[in-house]
Amino acid sequence: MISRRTCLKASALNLASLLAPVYGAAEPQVKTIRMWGSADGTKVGFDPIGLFVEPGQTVRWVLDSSVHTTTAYHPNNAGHSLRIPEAATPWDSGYLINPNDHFDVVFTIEGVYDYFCTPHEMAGMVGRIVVGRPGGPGTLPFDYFTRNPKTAHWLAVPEVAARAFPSIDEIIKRKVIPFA
Ligand SMILES: [Cu+2]
Repeated sequence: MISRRTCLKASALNLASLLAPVYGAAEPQVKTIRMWGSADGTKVGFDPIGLFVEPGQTVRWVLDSSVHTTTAYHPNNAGHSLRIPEAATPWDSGYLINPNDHFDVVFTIEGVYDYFCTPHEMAGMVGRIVVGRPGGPGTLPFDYFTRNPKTAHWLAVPEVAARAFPSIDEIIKRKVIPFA
């Protein structure tokens, strides 16, 4: 006859072995990017600045300090250049003001996604996410659209921001590029 204690132990073990394949091996579904600013406001950034995710994963931007937005490079966002896949939906969080305010985006379409912080783009506060296989406008040179007469009216990515992006190759190799 099996004692009650043995029974409980056995079922606990079964539960653990059932859960292990689900929670042990799988990638966490939410990846976090912190939106950061030094107390004197001289240094701001997304951390990590570069991130690789698989299609279907959720990215959550969390406000750490200062006031920030996460805003996709897309003409719908105040006429900025297109630097996310054509088929993807552009996002704009609006201002996140209180610490731990957050904004989520689920990435389903593969490609490169460049984004910026509205009040700090001119300070070089930008980030890049690669979803699965890289592709789309985010892989093109920064002056590609401003040199094309049809899209020359789109806002150019400022030089200080263009310089801040980690390379696509580096993101694929390291998966997470911390803000330096
Ligand atoms: Cu900012």
